[in-house]
Amino acid sequence: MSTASKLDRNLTLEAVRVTEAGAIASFDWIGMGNEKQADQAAVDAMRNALNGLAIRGTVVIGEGERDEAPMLYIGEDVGAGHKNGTGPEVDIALDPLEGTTITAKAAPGSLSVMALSEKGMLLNSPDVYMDKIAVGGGLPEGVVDLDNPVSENLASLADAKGCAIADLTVCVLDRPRHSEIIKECRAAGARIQLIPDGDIAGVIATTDPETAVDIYIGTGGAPEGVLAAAALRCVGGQMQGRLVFRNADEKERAHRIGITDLARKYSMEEMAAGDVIFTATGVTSGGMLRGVRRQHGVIITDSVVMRSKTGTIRRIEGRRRIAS
Ligand code: VTB
Repeated sequence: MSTASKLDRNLTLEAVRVTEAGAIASFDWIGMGNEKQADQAAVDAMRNALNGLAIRGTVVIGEGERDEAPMLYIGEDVGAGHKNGTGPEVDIALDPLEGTTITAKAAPGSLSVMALSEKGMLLNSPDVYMDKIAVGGGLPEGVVDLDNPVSENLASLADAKGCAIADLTVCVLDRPRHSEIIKECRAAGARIQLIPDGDIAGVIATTDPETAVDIYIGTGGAPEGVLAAAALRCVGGQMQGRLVFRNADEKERAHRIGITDLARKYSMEEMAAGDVIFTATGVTSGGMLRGVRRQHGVIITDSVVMRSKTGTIRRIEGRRRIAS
């Protein structure tokens, strides 16, 4: 799909400022036991930074619906371009602090995350759960499928990778709801890497041979699912997701944003289409990125920014002098 993109490539670098701002603002709340404040700090800073970009942006995945989130709510217009009608129209999915609990506990692996796309290209998902399966790049299309039994997926993946199931590591969120998946994986002989939170990083880990994670399976947040799909579109990999509704209210939320087929299985491309930019900045250090740190009057951030159109992945270290 190499049609002309409406996203200027310079936007890739501009976008990093937004997650850098979110991460830096969260820094003061690392280890302070206050998830809400940590999240709020990231939200405020990210919104400010977004409003400095020359875009006409709309939040499609954010902090919640308008009545529950005063800032970065779904449908909120952000970007300096709205004032004078300039700049590309973009849709924005963000998670100012992916891993609020991780941050509050100063545990590893929290991130500030955002994806940008051309208008209408990101799945407008309600804040419900999503069943997800993901693998990295270079594998035959359809090597795993959300609807196949776990053992079948593992056998197929092992076959495609030319290894034994015993050589596979499955990344799973550490939740009681995953006890069956964990049991099935171990029964098939695979290892499990349990993560406390942060399944965007869990999905991305499947794409990085350094992590030893081969596949991500399980149910996590749907917004995080769309963000992970955006990342995988850039870095290469396969992912499928299906929304999970626990009650009538959640179904109603889906209907309100135009989702009619509640049982639909989404491919990665259906969750994040067209030209997509994905950026993440580490808040606390993890396998993917180092966290924010302060050294001798300088605040240092580590970010990654990627673009699907070109498949470019950049690692960016930011150093900012702290005003004294
Ligand atoms: C996951 C995880 C997130 O939500 O999506 C999870 O990646 C799913 O919800 O970091 P539960 O915590 O209810 O299982 C987070 O933990 C928080 O957004």
